[in-house]
Amino acid sequence: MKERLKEIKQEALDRIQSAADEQSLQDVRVYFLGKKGQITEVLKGMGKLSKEERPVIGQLANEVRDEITEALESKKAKLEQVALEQQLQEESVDVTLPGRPVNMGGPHLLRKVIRDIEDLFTSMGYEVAEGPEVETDFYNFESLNLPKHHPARDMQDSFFITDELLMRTQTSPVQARTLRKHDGQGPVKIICPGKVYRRDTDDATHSHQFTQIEGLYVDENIRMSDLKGTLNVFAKHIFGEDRSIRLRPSFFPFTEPSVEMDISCKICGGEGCSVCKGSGWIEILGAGMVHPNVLEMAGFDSEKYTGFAFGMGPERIAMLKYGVEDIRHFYTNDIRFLKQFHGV
Ligand code: 2U9
Repeated sequence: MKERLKEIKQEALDRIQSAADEQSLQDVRVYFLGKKGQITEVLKGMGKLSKEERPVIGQLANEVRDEITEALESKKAKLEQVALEQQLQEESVDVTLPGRPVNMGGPHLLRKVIRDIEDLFTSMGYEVAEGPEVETDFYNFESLNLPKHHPARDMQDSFFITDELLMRTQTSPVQARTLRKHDGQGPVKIICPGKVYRRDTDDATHSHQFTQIEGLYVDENIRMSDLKGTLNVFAKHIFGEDRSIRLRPSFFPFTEPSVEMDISCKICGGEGCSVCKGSGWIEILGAGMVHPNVLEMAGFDSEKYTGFAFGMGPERIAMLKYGVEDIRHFYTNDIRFLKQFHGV
């Protein structure tokens, strides 16, 4: 039995030595030390031994068991150490490698143009006013001198939600609301940027949703010359000091008289070219003196107060300033288009 125990010990130690993972160690433990293991098998034969031999074999069996257990523990610790080192090796970070480039975002071109215009007007004392995109028929049309069935409504075919509610076709209702809040007391000096909606077929120059910026200045003694001076400052600030403006008579229901403003063509300097379609001028915006009906409807005394208003489409401003040939580029978010304007 002594010999058998020695064999068991040697065999166990060899298998522990060559074990490559924890599962193999566990198998070894069960095979040699388990309830039905090799040592137990040997001890079953103890009954046949003499009284003297029994404690000797018992002690030897215990020693073998202890040695195997110790070898198992130490091999287990070694395997864990190797696994840890391997993990550290695999997960090590090479701090000398160059960093991954960070993709920097930036404001959308349209947002930048709107911000430029806002900054200019706020520097001249205007406040930025905003209002709902779902409007009442009253604020969107009637309060702006466009009663029901007025033919000028046809130019602003809209998305109606009910008979009285629609997606606003212009930002003018924001001015009308702000005027009302002032209870007939001037001055009111505001600029209203925002999204507007029209039932239109999208193409290179039309979109069913676009942006507008409208301005309004109501006070005592506001004159057409104030409007012209303000628009001149605006045009030169946005397009360059070398550009000049001209006003042409026009019609809007909410202003009287009404004008459209052109700027001189940069390409031909006024000579006439394909960009300005031969005229030397490019249309930029509409404007006029606020119609007395509009002032009265908003609670202002039109004998005491006068005012000017103007409206423009930031898309058009951006297209002319940066040479964008299709309005749809602003909304389709092709990163190649947007990236061109980082930093402008
Ligand atoms: C109130 C009184 C007057 C706003 C004005 C225009 C002229 C105009 C268009 C230009 C291109 C809009 O984006 S566009 O289609 N706008 O020509 N807008 S005067 O007049 C107002 C507004 C509100 C209470």
